[in-house]
Amino acid sequence: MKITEIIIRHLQMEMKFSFTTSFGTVKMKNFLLLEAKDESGTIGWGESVAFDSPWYTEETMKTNWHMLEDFLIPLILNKEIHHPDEVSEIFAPIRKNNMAKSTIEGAIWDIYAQQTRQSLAQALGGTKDKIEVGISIGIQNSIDELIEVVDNYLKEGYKRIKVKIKPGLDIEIIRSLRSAFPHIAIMADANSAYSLDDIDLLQQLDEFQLIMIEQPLASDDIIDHAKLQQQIITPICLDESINSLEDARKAVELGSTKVINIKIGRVGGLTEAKKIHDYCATVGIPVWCGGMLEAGIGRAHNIALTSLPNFILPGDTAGSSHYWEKDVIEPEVMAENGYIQVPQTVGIGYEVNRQIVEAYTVEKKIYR
Ligand code: OSB
Ligand code: MG
Repeated sequence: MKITEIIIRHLQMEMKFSFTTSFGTVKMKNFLLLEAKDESGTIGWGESVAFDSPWYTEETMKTNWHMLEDFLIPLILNKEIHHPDEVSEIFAPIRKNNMAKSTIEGAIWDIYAQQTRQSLAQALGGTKDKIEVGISIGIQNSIDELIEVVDNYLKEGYKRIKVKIKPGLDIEIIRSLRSAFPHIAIMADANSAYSLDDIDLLQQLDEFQLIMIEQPLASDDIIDHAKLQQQIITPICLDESINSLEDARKAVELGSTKVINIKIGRVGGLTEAKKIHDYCATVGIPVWCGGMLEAGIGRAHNIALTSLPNFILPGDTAGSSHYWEKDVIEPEVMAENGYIQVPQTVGIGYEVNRQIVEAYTVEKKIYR
């Protein structure tokens, strides 16, 4: 295929809830959608998971647009591409900026799947026809509110509950949650809010049988996480620290992580995500698919990836209606009893609703 036209849109979508982590709050989601067309007219879609401020990683919606416009799109337009795995090689001269790279790569995987008459899941080597998902709950105003929110999600059928913690909002929250729900799978995500000075506190969490603690220490660390893992029972799961297969290998070899959260955007695309998945399968490290409060296109890519066999643990890809009044795809992503069906139709398996996309678009630019 040859990509002959790319459209970038800035979308603004209001979420149904404010999502608060140890570093920031998201309510109005600003993000980029990328539409790529090849010489035969096939269209593929990609979604940038960068937020409008750099609290999760250094990338933002605007840095993504800059990287796409000035560096990545010029490398892709009119170049003959035989397989989406070539995209990461084409982008190799550009350092980092993984979310920007992933935005184009995702659209090219979508086109490739359509042209080879496969679902995106099949094209990636997926084997599951349904995936198990959990829910990620931001910091709430009070413990009572949190317990009520968790109770509602359990009633909706979600079976794994992830809660955000930060210093001062940790032990008591987890203790109350565990006593309210003695038998459910609970995990905590710190988004790198602690340091090795907090070892005593992190050890106290051991008594609550969390299935894992996600990214307790610095966002670029793998050394201190290895030290911490030697002193706590709760398995550590790295999120922010893993940006490539090489990062995953080093973290696993050091003993810094027992589980890996794979986010397509954070690692630079589906090709790298699949490599991390495959490596983890060979060394016995279970993986799960993280979430970035995606709209439908990003969500569809996450579902396809999660259909690979070593996505053993439930991910954060909840149904569309959890986040949005009206998502940009049809049908919307439906989670039933904690499961999402993997679409079997060609490409991402959902139709993009152009009317809705236009309604949420605040700016758009065409590149040829
Ligand atoms: O750390 O996993 C995270 C959302 C935004 C930024 C970072 C994270 C999250 C989540 C996933 O916890 C939320 C979701 O997509 O439902
Ligand atoms: Mg996380």
